Amino acid sequence: MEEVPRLPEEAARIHEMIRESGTVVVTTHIRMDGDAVGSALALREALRAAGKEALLVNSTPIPEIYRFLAPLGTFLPELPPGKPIDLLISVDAANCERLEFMENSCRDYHFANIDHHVSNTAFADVNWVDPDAPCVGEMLLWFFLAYGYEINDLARDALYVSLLTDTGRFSFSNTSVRAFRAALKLAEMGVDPGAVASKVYFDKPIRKLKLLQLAYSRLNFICNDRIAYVFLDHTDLKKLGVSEYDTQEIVDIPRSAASAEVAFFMYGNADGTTRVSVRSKGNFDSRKFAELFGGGGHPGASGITMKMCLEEAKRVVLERACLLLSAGECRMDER
Ligand SMILES: [Mn+2]
Repeated sequence: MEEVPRLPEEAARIHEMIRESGTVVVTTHIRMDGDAVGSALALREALRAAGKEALLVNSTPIPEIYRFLAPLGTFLPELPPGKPIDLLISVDAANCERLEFMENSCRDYHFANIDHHVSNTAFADVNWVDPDAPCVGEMLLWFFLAYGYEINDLARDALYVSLLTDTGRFSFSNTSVRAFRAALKLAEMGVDPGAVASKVYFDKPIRKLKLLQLAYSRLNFICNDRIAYVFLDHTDLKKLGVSEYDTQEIVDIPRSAASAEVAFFMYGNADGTTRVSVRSKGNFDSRKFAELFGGGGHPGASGITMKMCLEEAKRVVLERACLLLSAGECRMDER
């Protein structure tokens, strides 16, 4: 007997929805991370093995580091026009706006939402949201086993990528018993953890290392060193020949400072907006902080898109963060 944890009613309903569907589109949030790519890809594989026509849609391309799982072009940039779709499943997206290609049309489809963000807005017909899950890949692993979906080698490796990356190589606060249980299961199923980690973390082109070099040179500390930040502009990336997707782990640079209770990576987009990644250690709630500016995420990791240029966003965000931190506000243990 397989030791599969009890899944909630919503999981059973999503399984029903899949059973009744022929063509299923799987989507996930823009600027995909490892959990987005891994869980979407694994779900597509499981659906195909179950005899469904399954497509992946995302308006942003698959990041280079995950192309060992699936090539560029695996995700269609938009829904194929005129194609009847029986079911749409979103994974790892906290809200409909994160599914850029279908903004404002989230209610036009039979729609299932599988996610682990506390801030999930329950935007679909059926919403299976489990904030205690280390990643969506973990939810899907037990979903597949509970309902007898086949997990091929690609799906297995993709699920492991979800787990490995969303837990920060088993180091973030979501590295729970559940995370290790899923890792054990995937290892028993034959995943090669060393080989997967090597593909994700030790396979960088030199231009990406040059980007890290530049990022380190832009490392700053303020607020008695309690805040660390790195900033980059789209022109910096252009000069190095790297893409915005190559910046995903840069926030780990300021975060790695012992004194840093809050870490920021700020990226000035070409359209004049600024993307701010927030990470926190200790008691500062980065999700609460992000929400002050219309962003969202998890208590330890969140994101904001500021409708202002990099210089202005730097000033506004850093000032506010130092003020709140100094006053002991924006804590995890209040609200
Ligand atoms: Mn995730």
